[in-house]
Amino acid sequence: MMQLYWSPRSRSFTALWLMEETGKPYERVLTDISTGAQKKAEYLAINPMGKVPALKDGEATLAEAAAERYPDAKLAPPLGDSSRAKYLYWLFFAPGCVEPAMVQIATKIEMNPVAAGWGEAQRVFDVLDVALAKGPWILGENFSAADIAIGSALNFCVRLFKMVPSRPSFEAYLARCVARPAFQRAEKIAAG
Ligand SMILES: N[C@@H](CCC(=O)N[C@@H](CS)C(=O)NCC(=O)O)C(=O)O
Repeated sequence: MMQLYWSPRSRSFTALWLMEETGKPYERVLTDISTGAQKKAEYLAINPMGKVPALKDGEATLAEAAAERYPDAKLAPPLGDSSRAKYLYWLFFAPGCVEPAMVQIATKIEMNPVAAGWGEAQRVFDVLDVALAKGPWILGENFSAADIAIGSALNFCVRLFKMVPSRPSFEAYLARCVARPAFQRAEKIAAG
């Protein structure tokens, strides 16, 4: 069985939501970052970054693995599907662009947008605004793990911490995310 190392009120929420969407059994291993558990040797052997979440699935330790591991959960378009490229694009857009953009907005650190991989922070949210305008999901009709990545990031910076101003497209999209039973279960667990 997969083991999810998690801590309350942290980015573990994304992995919890993903696991809850699969509907498959998994073991939660509490790794409370407020106690420094993430820096202990036994955890560093699982994730040398000393960060949560981490998902142990045999040799692999990355959360998105669950989307591929449980194909019947239909959280990832299969190899060869025409929506696969867009799926991967948005899956990486969340940690590669949305996350650094929200940190930049919160910290007001100035960066040369040509050198920063995410470009201008504001533009990241403009791009998302257009991508989410039609819906219901980032790939259109089909919900996927890319929605978990994008939805978790927006949930954090728009809905919970209001670091980034909301927009009608974000409101509607977040309402659809929040309405999912797996999101609600994950939110309860993540509250600790
Ligand atoms: N890129 C990682 C970031 C994970 C991360 O920063 N986790 C924070 C909690 S939200 C953490 O473990 N902090 C504890 C520490 O840095 O000691 C991911 O998205 O999984």
